[in-house]
Amino acid sequence: MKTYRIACIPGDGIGKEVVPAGQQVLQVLADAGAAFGFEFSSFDWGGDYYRAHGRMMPDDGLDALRGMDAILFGSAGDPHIPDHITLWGLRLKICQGFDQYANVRPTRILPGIATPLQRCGPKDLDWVIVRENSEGEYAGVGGRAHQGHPIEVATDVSMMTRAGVERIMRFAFGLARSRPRRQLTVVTKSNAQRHAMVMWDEIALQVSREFPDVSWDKELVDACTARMVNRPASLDTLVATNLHADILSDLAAALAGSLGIAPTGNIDPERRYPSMFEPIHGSAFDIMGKGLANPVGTFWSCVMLLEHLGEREAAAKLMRAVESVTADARLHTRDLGGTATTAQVTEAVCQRLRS
Ligand code: NAD
Ligand code: K
Ligand code: MN
Repeated sequence: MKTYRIACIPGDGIGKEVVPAGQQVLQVLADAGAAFGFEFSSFDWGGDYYRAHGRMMPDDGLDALRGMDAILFGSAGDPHIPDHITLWGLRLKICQGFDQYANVRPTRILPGIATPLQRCGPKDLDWVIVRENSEGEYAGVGGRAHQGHPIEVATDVSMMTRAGVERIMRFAFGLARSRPRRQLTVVTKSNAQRHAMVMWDEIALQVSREFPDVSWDKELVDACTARMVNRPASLDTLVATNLHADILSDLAAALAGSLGIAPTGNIDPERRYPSMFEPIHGSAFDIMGKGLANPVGTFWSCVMLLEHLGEREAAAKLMRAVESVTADARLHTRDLGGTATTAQVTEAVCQRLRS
């Protein structure tokens, strides 16, 4: 029997609640007649580790993950440590260290979940946002000079490379081609950002010629937010820069009902390294430790993890179980207007997997 090695990194805040829930659901899925098993390894990296060791993860942490088949991640972010330290010291270190350059964010309105959009049915909102995950605004290029003085200068340079843009465009066009509508919207801001984003547009046009069966258009990122709200059915697959897609996907999650249900995969399409799956939300300081976290985003991330491993049948079974739970309003957590706890939702998904 095939055994998959999965690294679990709960991280901080509600990551410590939703990742064990995801692990539990995966274990039940394996025990309920799957043709494979899991070997989980948990890593206690994050804010507590930082307080004890002065860094978010060990210096050789990537080596511990290298042989894994996939990583299930929670969140990096601690109320008492600056966000740029927690983010760069853990999540971005893994994404960049393993060149997980394609961040894939599906959004749909799951059964039983209400969208804040009027006149928008479940069929009108079915998107996948592809986020460039290795460079752009989050390349880490920049600095501060004369800190604290009136003449202080600070920069965060959005750095894009031709190779980096080409590979994300090729990935996005390929993903769009695999979906029924074969449609891609390239999100841009080349009216204002006249260097990198103009190259981005040129490369989109160039790569599009390799995909004549994909229809595509371009949209400025600000206009795109309005289009998501006003004409959701006009969108299918989107590709955007690291920062733009970060923002668009939180909006997408809210339009699909809650930040708590949205999943993501940080993918190395060339499969040189393990890919990492996580809910798109963060540590949610306001609800952590209370059992209120919605675990659905993590479960959906587990579905993506299974798909990445090639376990399509198991992935579909887990998604059916999740959808059957969201369809029942008694099993909605507080972010969805309900009163169910993380544990109750998790147990309900497990029950459906066993039956
Ligand atoms: P957040 O996603 O943690 O929370 C935003 C809001 O959504 C909060 O009101 C929260 O209660 C709610 N929410 C989020 N997930 C939920 C869930 N599963 N169930 C119910 N409600 C949920 O974003 P934030 O408040 O901007 O950030 C908090 C911390 O998390 C910061 O340190 C930030 O840097 C970090 N963060 C990390 C990641 C990551 O590791 N990938 C992503 C986003 C934010
Ligand atoms: K996360
Ligand atoms: Mn984000």
